[in-house]
Amino acid sequence: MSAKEEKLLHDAERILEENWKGKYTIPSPRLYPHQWSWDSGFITIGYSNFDQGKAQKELLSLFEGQWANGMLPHVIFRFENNYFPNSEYWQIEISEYSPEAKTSGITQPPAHALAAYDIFKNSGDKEEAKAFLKEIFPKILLFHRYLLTKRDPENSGLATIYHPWESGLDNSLRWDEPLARIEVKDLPEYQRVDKDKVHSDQRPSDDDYDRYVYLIEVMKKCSYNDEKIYDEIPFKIKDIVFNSILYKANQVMLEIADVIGARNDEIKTWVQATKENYFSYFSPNGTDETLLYDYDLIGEKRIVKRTAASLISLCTDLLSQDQAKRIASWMKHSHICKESCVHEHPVFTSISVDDMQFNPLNYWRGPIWININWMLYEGLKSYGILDDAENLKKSVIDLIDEHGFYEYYNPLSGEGLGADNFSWTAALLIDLLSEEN
Ligand code: 9WN
Repeated sequence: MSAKEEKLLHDAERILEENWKGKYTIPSPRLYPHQWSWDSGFITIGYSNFDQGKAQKELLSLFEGQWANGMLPHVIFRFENNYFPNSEYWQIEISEYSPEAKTSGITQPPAHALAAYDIFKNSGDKEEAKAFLKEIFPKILLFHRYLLTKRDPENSGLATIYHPWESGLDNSLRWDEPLARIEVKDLPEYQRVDKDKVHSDQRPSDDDYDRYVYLIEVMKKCSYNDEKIYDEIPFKIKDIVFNSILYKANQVMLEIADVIGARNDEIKTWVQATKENYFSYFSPNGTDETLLYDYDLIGEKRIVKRTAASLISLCTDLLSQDQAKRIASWMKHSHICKESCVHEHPVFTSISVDDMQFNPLNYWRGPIWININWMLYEGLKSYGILDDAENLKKSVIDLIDEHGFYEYYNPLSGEGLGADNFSWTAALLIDLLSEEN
């Protein structure tokens, strides 16, 4: 490891140390003062490379928020803090399934099995790691069962999301049309606090926030009952990123079941169902189409927007080699910053730079995110597109080295945006730097 990389590793570990709260890690001190679900997954992957104790605690503490029906909430509130929506606003006690912990009432992409298995793979004490897997496996299984039953009455092997926050890519262009359809009424008074901390150019619009709040109001009216929500909620999407991660997570669950000698028949049926339906939901013209898109259940159509979401299928083994290569070559000309690019090799943007709505500053509507690039790196490697994978890794390292540990980055200048000292940026950099060549 070069001196530069050693310093970066040290800085990344320091950020995680600063954001560590005894048994979990906050995404960033200023903007996100609680525990977030898929953040915890990525953060655990980082810890698994250098601190197994923290890695295990991070994941186990997250599941303290799990609901009795298996739902894993997207936020656990440990203490009151300046964040909207706070625990009081969610009113989860109206659900018969809510836990004692204070949580939100919606979920986030299921990256946790990947994190659990990384703990095992990176552990020097396999027996101890196996004991951890035995403890976490039934909890993750319960979550996946919730996603593939309550969130999939169609039996498609693909879970439905009810809220843009469930996608993790909150104000993605993909949600513009489904959100525009929503008629917002009887909105309670609420106060955004995010814009006091980060410039509003970099955050979702007030119109988006009204819709975010309205969707939660609908869920509350349904007492967070999935059957009722399915009938009432005006936003229901088979999200390609969420489901690519879920499919991968189920494959990893099969590996974990093997290690601990657990039953795997139910997981096998989920994997099979996803395989059978992935392309019929996500591909406009069958398996040959290069780009795949989310499916809008209410609009009854695919959401054809050129965003990084269409690249995330690379994280599954469902593409043909030819299709994977076409996606890789498409993203190299469409998802980079071209002449003004600050790096020799591309770091991929959250939407195509050719899109009329490309915005270099605004959140998921243009900027570079490290978790997306980390997933693309893993995907490129899995399809043997190794030169592109290596170039991507170098560029991610350079970007963080030059601009710091931010939540996202301006693709035209490299400038860090959103929250600083951002945990998953640090954790996933640690994962990249710890990889054996
Ligand atoms: C809402 C914590 C979370 C991430 C999401 C990211 C952002 C929250 C917000 O921050 O969402 O959940 O307030 O904008 O979009 O992916 O998990 O880092």
